[in-house]
Order: sequence, then C-alpha cells, then structure tokens
Amino acid sequence: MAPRRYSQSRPSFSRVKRYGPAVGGAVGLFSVAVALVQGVPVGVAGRISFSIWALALVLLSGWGIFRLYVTTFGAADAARVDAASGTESLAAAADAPPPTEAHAISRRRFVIQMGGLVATIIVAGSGVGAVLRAQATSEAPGSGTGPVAFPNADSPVQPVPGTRPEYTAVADHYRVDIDLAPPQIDATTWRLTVDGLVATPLSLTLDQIESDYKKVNQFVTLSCISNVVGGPFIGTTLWTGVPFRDVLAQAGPAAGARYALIKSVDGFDEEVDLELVDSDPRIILAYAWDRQPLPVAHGFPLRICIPDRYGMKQPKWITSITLTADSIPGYWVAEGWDEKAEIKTTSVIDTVATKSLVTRGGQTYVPIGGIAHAGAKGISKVEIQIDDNPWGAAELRKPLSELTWVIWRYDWPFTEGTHRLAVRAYDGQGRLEETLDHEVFPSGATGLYTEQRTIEPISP
Ligand SMILES: Nc1nc2c(c(=O)[nH]1)N[C@H]1C(S)=C(S)[C@@H](COP(=O)(O)O)O[C@H]1N2
Ligand SMILES: [Mo]
Repeated sequence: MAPRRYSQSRPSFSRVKRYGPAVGGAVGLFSVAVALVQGVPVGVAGRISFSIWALALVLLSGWGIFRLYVTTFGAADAARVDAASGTESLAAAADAPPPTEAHAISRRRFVIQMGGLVATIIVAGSGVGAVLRAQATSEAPGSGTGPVAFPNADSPVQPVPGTRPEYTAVADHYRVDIDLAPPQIDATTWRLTVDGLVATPLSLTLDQIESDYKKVNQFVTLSCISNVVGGPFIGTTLWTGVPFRDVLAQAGPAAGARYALIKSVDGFDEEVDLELVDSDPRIILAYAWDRQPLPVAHGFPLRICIPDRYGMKQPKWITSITLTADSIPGYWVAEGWDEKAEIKTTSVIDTVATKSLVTRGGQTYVPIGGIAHAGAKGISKVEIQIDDNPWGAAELRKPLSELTWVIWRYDWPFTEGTHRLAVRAYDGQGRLEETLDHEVFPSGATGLYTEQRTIEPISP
C-alpha cells in the first residue's frame, strides 16, 4: 500500500491542464504549418475557409490528445486503484497488469497512439489543403502556364447551373473574319511598323514588344456588333499586352496627328482616335490570350484591344500603324457600320434551372441566371420580370473585371404554368438598356430579352 507513490506518478488532471493545451496547440500549429507549406488558397473566401479549417484542426488535435491521454492513463489509473485496493469488481481490473507495468504499457501505448493521431492530422490537414486549393484554381485561366486565380473567386453570388461559363475557353471563343482562312504569320520575320506623323518611325519585333514595355493583363469581354441580343458572338478571356499609348509615345506623334490607322495582313483596317488612346491605358496591343500566344485564328501575333468598342474596331493580325491628320474610315465603317461602334448595354437569360431548385425558409425557388454586358461602362443593376408583375432585382456576381460581362442570378419563387420571363440591365451610370428592338446594323442590336417558359408541377 503506497497510495502516495501512485498519486505522484499518476497523470493527474492538473498536469493535463498544464501541458495539454501546449501539446495540443503545438500539434495543431504543426498541422497548419504543413498546410501552409503546401500553399494558402487565394482570395478572401479561400483564406476564410482556410482559417476555419485550420482552427478546426487545432481544436480537433487538442481534443484528440486530451481524450487519448485521459483514456490511456485514466484506464491504467483505474486498474491500479483496483489492484491496490484488492477489489475485482471491474472487468478492466481483472486482467490489469500490476501497477508499474501498467504504467509503462500505457506510456508506450500513448506514444504509439499519439503518433497515429499526428499522422491522421497531417493527412487530414493536407487533404483539406488540397481541396481548398483545387476549389481556388479549378477554373483558373492559363492552364498551360500555371494556375492563376480569378479575381472574383470570393464573390458570394454563384452562377446558376446552366449559365454560360464566366470565362470562355479560347477554343470556344467566337470568331468573325472577313476571310475564310486566317492568315498564317511567321513571327520571326514579322514586324510592327509605326509610321506616318511621328518623330521616330518604329519597326518592332514581337520580342521587343513583349519585353520593352509595361505588361498589362486584363479580363475583357469581346463582342461582335453583329451579335443579336442573346447571340453567340461574345466571349471573355484574359488579354495580355502593352499600353498602345506607350508604344506611340516612343514613336513621338507629330503635332498634327489625330488618328492611328491600323492595318492587318488580311486587308482589314480600322482607325482609332489618338485622344482616346492617350486617355486609356487599357487600350493595349495584345499578344496573348489566356496567357498563351494568340491563336492564329484570333490574331497571332498581335491584335488591339479597345475597351467599350465592338470587335469591328479592333484589328487582328496587325502589321502597321500609321498616324494621320485625317480620318480614314475603316473596313466596316466604309460599309456603313457605326463609326464609333460603342458597346450597347444588353442582358440575356441563359438558364431557367428547373432541375436545380433552391429551398430557403420553406419556399422553393427556380433559379434564373444569365449575363449583362455594357462594355467598359459596367453594370449597376439587373432586373427580372415575370409576366406583368413588377420588376425584381437580380443578384449580381462580382465581375472578372470592369471590362467584362456580369453574371447575375434571380431566385424565382415560381408558380406552375406558362410564364413570360424578361431581363433588363442598367449600366454603371444607372442608365437603363435600350429595351426597344434594333437590328444589328448599323450600331449593334438592342431589345428586351424575353423567354416563354412552362414550369411543370414539381413534386416535393
Ligand atoms: N484583321 C482582322 N481583324 C478583325 C477582323 C477581321 O476580319 N480581320 N474581324 C473583326 C471583328 S468584326 C470582330 S467581331 C473581331 C473578332 O475577333 P475574334 O475572331 O478573335 O473573336 O475581330 C475583329 N478584327
Ligand atoms: Mo464583329
């Protein structure tokens, strides 16, 4: 009988209290460190969910160690107490080893089980990390050159299933050319010439353009002036290039220069006002889409990006830029199309997701989703109308940039039957889109996008 000896060597709760948090915290922090080494997810949402997971891991590991400690030594203690008191009432006590041996075994078991716990935490931690990273990068642009997260990954508004992809795969991007086959340009002999009313004419290689100027990356929605409301000639990708005004500055425009006439290999041409070029560094000479050299069909090696203008103002396969004093109408302007070709505000319903119902507070909704686009003007509001009911505001997803379309969604507390659905958008200045129908010629299509839908009875 040496109760005092037992009470001294026994892992008391005061020791658990003293060292438990430190050991649990250390293992928890270690698991977080493992996740950190593998890379923290990008975006606010990514970081928030990472923090929640990390905290959960720390708490879980602390709790796990505590439980392990208590069950291991707690059982041994019970066995020792029973052995010491000579009673055989507990099954555990019946085959329990003598006190000192029990203590050695439980210490060994504790170390082994602790090792198992740490291994589990590491595996779980890295699994969580992998899932978070996959979420952050699954749709990232430039799959060929390494993952880059989307700037709006933290937007709380999610596209309705069936909405067109927010980021258009280059292979799926529309094409509009004056010729059937795109011109093949040899980049090694190709030069961009800048001449006309300039102090220093330039002849630049692709390498020089890529390395001698500031690099601009911007998400842009490109749209054709011939696109009907709801049509397919619109797409969004990441454009990389150099500010056009920086290249012009190097050439030194003469006092009388007012326009830049841009000519292409295929005979296409367009002009752009120099005042506009000087005012907007987002007007770029672009050499990459989706972080890859421009595909042949999309203008390799160089095309221009002019925000807020339809595609007809933006030549591909550029070879020369000539500064002029007088306006010379471009390829399509000469055919009667709008000289300015500013993008019109439009909105489209992509999906009425009767298969992806949403239930909140006892109410079931049919999510309706689509896009709204106003060039560089931005979208401030999108509204939906069902039949002749009052217009209701849709939720707007944060766009990829100020130059892209905006994904919207509207959760409709539907009723069965046949309905007329309509959508309308307001630009960044709060101006309502032109809801009257205009055909594409000469300035781009407008009109309310409407759809007739029959909602079948939906069983609970
Ligand atoms: N050289 C050249 N550039 C051009 C065209 C063209 O036919 N030739 N088409 C224009 C039109 S009308 C549009 S809508 C866009 C289409 O670009 P994409 O084919 O890359 O989508 O390119 C513009 N730039
Ligand atoms: Mo176009």
